[in-house]
Amino acid sequence: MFEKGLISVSMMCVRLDLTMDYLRAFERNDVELLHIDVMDGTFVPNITIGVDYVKQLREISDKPFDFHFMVEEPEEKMQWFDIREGDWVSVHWESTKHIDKCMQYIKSIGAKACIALNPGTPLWVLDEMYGYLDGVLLLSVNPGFAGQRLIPSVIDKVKRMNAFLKETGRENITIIADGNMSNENSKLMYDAGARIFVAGTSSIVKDTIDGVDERIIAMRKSIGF
Ligand code: S6P
Ligand code: MG
Repeated sequence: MFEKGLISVSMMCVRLDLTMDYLRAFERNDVELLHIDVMDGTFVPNITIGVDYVKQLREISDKPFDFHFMVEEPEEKMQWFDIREGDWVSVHWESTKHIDKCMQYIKSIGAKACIALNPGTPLWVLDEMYGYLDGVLLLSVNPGFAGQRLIPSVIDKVKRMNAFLKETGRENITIIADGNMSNENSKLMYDAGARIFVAGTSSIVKDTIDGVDERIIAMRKSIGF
């Protein structure tokens, strides 16, 4: 496990008219990842980031992407996207009958293979999958929308996941915390063992660019800097 947490900014939260300003701020503050929430209106009651947005985002940012697929049949839909070596890619265990196939596909690209779990899904569903995993994304809200409140039981879930990974010598698997990662909640999740933090409306992304550098610095303080 690495010591300092990484920031993955939720692009669905960034206003279109502020996109370039935010990308420049991520550049000068060395934000590590861009979080790409892909929703299909079926697995979750919302539709977000699509194939063409990702294509265009690639033209204006060199950061690695952190895909979070909230779609049915991800084994098919993932292939529509420009996923690159070094990206992080999370697929929901609940969304597919073919989670093994999904992990194989992600690995074949050289991207980091991760499974995402809803707050109500137990950790034991991962039992057969550790051989593939670079990360586990533990959602602390029900997927679909930004601006929700953290479900407190997920803090203990992250602690249990972290303890299990330590006990079984799998510290190379990174826990990703997603949902209401305010500075305060990020600190709790950092102490519980998470190391990638999805930053949205609760921390870095607001309806203005003003104060963005301070917000990034403040978040870093909560995650091991
Ligand atoms: C939720 C999605 C998340 C949100 C993020 C927004 O379905 O997976 O990645 O974009 O949680 O951040 P916040 O701070 O508004 O919860
Ligand atoms: Mg997400």
